[in-house]
Amino acid sequence: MKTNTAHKRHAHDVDISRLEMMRTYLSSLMDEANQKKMMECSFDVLEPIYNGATRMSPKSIFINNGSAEDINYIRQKALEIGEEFELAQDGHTCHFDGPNDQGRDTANTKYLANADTEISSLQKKEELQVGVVEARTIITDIMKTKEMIISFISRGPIGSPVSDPTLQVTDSYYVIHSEFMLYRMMDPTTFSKEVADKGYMFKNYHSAGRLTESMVSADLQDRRIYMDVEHFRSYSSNNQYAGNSIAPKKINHRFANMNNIRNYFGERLDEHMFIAGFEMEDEIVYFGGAYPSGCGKTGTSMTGTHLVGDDLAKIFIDTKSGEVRAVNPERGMFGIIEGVNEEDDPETLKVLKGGGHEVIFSNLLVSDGKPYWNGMGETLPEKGINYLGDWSTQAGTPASHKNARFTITLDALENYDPATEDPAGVKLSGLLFGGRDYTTMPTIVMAHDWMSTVVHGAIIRSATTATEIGADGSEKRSPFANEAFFPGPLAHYINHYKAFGENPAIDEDNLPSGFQVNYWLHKSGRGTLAPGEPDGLIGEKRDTKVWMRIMALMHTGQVESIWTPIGRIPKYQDLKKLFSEIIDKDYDKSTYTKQFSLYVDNLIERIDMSTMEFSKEKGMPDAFFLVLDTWRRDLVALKVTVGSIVTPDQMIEYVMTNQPR
Ligand code: SPV
Ligand code: MN
Repeated sequence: MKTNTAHKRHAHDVDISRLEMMRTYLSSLMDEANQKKMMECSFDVLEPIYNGATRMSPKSIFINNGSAEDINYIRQKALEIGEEFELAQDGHTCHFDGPNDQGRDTANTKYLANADTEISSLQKKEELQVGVVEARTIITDIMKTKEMIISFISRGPIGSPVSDPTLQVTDSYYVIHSEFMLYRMMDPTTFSKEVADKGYMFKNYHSAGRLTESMVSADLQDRRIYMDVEHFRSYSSNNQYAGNSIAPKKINHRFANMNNIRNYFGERLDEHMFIAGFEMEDEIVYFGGAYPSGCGKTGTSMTGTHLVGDDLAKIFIDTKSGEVRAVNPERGMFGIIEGVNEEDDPETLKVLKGGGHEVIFSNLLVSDGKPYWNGMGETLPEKGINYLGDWSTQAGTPASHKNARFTITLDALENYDPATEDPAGVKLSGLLFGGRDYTTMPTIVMAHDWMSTVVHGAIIRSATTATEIGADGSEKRSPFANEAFFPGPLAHYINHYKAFGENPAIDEDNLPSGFQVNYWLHKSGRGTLAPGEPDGLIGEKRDTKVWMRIMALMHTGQVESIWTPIGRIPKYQDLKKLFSEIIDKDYDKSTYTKQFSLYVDNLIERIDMSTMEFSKEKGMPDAFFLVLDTWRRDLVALKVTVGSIVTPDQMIEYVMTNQPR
């Protein structure tokens, strides 16, 4: 097994006097029970704790060993200091982030790297030493009046070869309460052993900083999310919103991607994907689905009969079976709450309403101990409090923030798949890529081959959403829906993806199919609106169940599909049957034609734009541009024969007469 040897320390290197010195110092900040837990930490694990403590000068230190007792202490403290407050339902609490701390802070999120480490053209880089000095200056003495909490996390099922040992240092009980629900926690002994075995760990320092009376970060001018990719060490200061503060989520997802490129090239992918299984006749077909933040990824994962994850996937090759498999680095869901209602997402709603399961709500409206959010399908109360303070219907502000969230454990959901905890993961049959695209891509296109899968993933574009501070809804590139979380140059990512699918360890029959999906087609994007007709989505949220099923059938070859230059599309008769069987809906031909026609000019424009954008990246493989060129050539020929808009029926006829492949 390859390991990050640079970070590996051998037992004989341990400097006993230094170990003693660290223990003595840390002991002075702990009670006896915590000292005992500290003694379980190896030198390698203790050192970053010591470094954090000497820098941030906490009033005291709490070592969280993941036991029920320790978690209860964390829960209690979050309530006691006011980072969370109790709601009427047992086990339900609410947390508010500050009015200007409601999404990921892209402006202050930077990679710290050596001068010769290349960073993605879509991301921000700061020279390592400069960035470290800035971050350290900000966090110096930041915990003077607070307790420092140390937690030991496994990003993935305990015992999985791809799980990342992850150390979290923070002064926020809310952060640890959330991480307890979202990740697997370990005790210091198991963690120390895991770090020794794997040869690396992710190290995260977080502080919410000085808090206001309403218990939100006060010094937003000093908000930083700095990620040192040379040492897998992060500094996150003066923030609380989970996407900034909960390092095992997106901060460490970025480290995992860097680790793959350096140590597991063409062997492992860390993707911004849900993992969900769909029950077919005699098997469960699992998909990984990548959608930009706020584009329905969690909702889509909920249409699966076997839910493994809703946000992140660690994908790897099982060399024994030749299968592509995936585990979820998480075990919980941090989902957008807007629009969770009886009709669109009854399973999630049940958990959010019913007792028996722990829930942390954030940034919504609370009235009489009850949480309310936009799109919940209930009348809102006249008054309450939300993340902005006192709220009333007269205020004219929305009751809940667009990025208001709920945190739950996956096993609270009825479609939870116990395979989520299997260190060997589940076999993936398909990779889905989708953006918020109102005009161009048909609803489903199955890639012709692996290289086309890579291209489909690379060229998705999406309207920006409330998950990032300052997003204005304009369209931007969103390669693999993962570009915000991939530190290296895009060409590295693309070469790595290409190499993954071409890895000889994958048995040919076990290569996942690639799909570009698009649920966001608007009426105005597919023909003209009648005078006075309001614009809107062509499909409905519940259609997703049908889309998932047809893709599973297309992958296994149980239905025929139609060749097009950019990939294969499903046939009307099959969809009509599935719509009726699965969601009891009459699916008419004109809707099908709108959703699956090729708008050739739009597609050519997308191809030209992508070719131009990716040509600027150094070191792209020729095979990438060959795919785009071939799509373009075949689309131009199609347009000459058929026209600018090609319906599926015309496509079938064209294929029969012209035999284009
Ligand atoms: C996302 O925005 O993609 C999320 C939430 O999953 S977070 O990354 O934590 O902001
Ligand atoms: Mn996400």
